[in-house]
Amino acid sequence: MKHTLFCAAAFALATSATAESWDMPTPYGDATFHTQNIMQFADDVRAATDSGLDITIHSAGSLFPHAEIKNAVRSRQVPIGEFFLSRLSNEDLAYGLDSQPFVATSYDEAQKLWEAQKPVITELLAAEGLKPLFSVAWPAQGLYTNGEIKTVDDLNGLRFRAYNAALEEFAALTGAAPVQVEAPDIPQAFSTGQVEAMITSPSTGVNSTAWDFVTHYSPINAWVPKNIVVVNQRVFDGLDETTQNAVMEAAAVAEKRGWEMSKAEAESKTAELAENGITVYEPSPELVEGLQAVGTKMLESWQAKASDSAKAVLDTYNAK
Ligand code: PCA
Repeated sequence: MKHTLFCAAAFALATSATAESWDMPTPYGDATFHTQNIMQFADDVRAATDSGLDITIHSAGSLFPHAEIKNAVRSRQVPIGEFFLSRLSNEDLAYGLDSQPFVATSYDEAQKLWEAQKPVITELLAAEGLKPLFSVAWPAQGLYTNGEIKTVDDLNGLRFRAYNAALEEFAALTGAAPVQVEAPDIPQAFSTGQVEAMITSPSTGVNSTAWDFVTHYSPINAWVPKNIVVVNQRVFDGLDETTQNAVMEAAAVAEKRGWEMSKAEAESKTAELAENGITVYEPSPELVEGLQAVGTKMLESWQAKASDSAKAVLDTYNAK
């Protein structure tokens, strides 16, 4: 008996001595499926490690603003974080391919693009001491406006919410005026008149109650961008092997679960937009043609600027 008690006490001491707590900044709100997927990931890690690794999520940019999350992980201000992958396209265009219009427009294509990107991105991130854990796609991006958009000309002059450089370029090429706004700030940006149109997923449309400020939604499905979760390599290396394995296993499960959640939301959140009074309409052939022409122009300038590794990603993807 004495022996058992002693063992239990020693075990408790050992686990508490090695227990780690991680703070994890993320850019999107608690209602976002990405955040919910990450909360489940944290629960899975906690369960698999007997609370040896306890990840606390700080959502909606509350710990670090979105633009600073990557460098916060890099400089070990936090061990782990999530961000929108294509935001890094200014570092290498390989990061931005999922936000190039009409390159990958379905989940199947998005999955193939991620397979092509993954080895290159893993190497790019490794050079900065970062390790990717998992990446999850948003539903395909659609167009939110007041009134129906029949041709690209109808976008001319609209104050257009953007979330990365590619969307800024896209909006500008249609004649709209892009304004950078983080997802949690969308309702305020519309209510104050800072913006009057946007391209984002049905998920973000519902999460920001788009029916309060726009009347129409068109699933133009022009690209399927992704979020990524990265960990600082040195911090990861400092974990014992069992914990490392638990993190990697939970990450693989989270990637799979996240894509399934995304697919489910593509339908359910579009339905929710309609239920709340938004008119959902298929884009006209003229509109699609006009948007595709913008996409072609963007890909040409992408190719002119792309690094060899970025071009290799596109070649691998096109060969699939
Ligand atoms: N929602 C995020 C990124 C892409 C998406 O669907 C946003 O609008 O910021």
